[in-house]
Amino acid sequence: RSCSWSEFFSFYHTLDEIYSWMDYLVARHPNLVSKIQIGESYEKRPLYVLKFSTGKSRYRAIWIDTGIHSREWITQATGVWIANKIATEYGKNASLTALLDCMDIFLEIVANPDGFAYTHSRDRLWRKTRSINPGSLCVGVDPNRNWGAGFGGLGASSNPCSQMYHGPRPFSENETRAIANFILGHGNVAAVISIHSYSQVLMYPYGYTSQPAPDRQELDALAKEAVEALAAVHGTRYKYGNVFSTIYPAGGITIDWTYDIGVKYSYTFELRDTGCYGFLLPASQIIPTAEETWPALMKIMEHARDHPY
Ligand code: PAY
Ligand code: ZN
Repeated sequence: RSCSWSEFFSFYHTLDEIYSWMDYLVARHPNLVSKIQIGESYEKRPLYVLKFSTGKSRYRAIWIDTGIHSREWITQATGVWIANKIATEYGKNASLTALLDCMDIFLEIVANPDGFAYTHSRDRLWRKTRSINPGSLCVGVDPNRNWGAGFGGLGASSNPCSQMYHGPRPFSENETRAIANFILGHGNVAAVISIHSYSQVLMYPYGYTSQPAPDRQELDALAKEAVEALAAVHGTRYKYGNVFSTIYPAGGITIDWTYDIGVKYSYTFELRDTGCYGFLLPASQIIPTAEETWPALMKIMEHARDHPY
């Protein structure tokens, strides 16, 4: 290739480019990084997860997903940057090394590959999956309304033409079912971090109810620390709180389900910006966004490591 890797991270890429790059990363760091296929999308694309692991045994794990909403391009781009950061800084950066010496990280960069391919080919603002809805001309289900907690509740729609269509039943979508099965099958996931854009907020459960989560105090204090660490990098300000009152009521979201099955540290980020560019965030902001997100992620991951439950 004719341009340097730092230039690679400062552009938005297609699905094929990201998938090829993942293979390159695995080939480059075979002792740390491997690629797992957790399922297949509706249109039969593989659902790939990068596993970062130093252990022979099964460590407690962190799950991170980006791109479950396909139009949120800053998230997949941040996922690529994070994968590179973990792979290249293990053994150099003391806190990352200490973390990976006792935990595994699983990162799904393109959690909705059909939608992502569609944002490149047809409609840059496509949000949902690409599954066909019997009896409707409208395509797709909102993968962040399709989880089995508060399914069909506030902030979700039963209309297949809606951007927030929850689907015919919980986990009707291959893309959400694959993640749920992976987390259940693993059995030792200590934190789930689901990355969206935009709004600049860091949130914890619940979205389906205004009831406080039982761990609200701890989750709130950790969110505060994380957004402070984020702001320290480039001065970007994030709000934090529960989904219900910080953004809006939303039933069937990822982190409510993970929290309700027992993953205490369940968080969702809304990355840059606050709406000036929205989903069309200029590529010049990829690296700064990823750079500031990283210490916030580290705060959450280290807290999960230090507070087994
Ligand atoms: O991140 O789980 C979350 C909160 C709920 C999100 C959702 O509606 O699924 C918030 C939106 C998102 O990232 O999808 C916010 C963006 C700006 C939107 O599409 O409205
Ligand atoms: Zn989203």
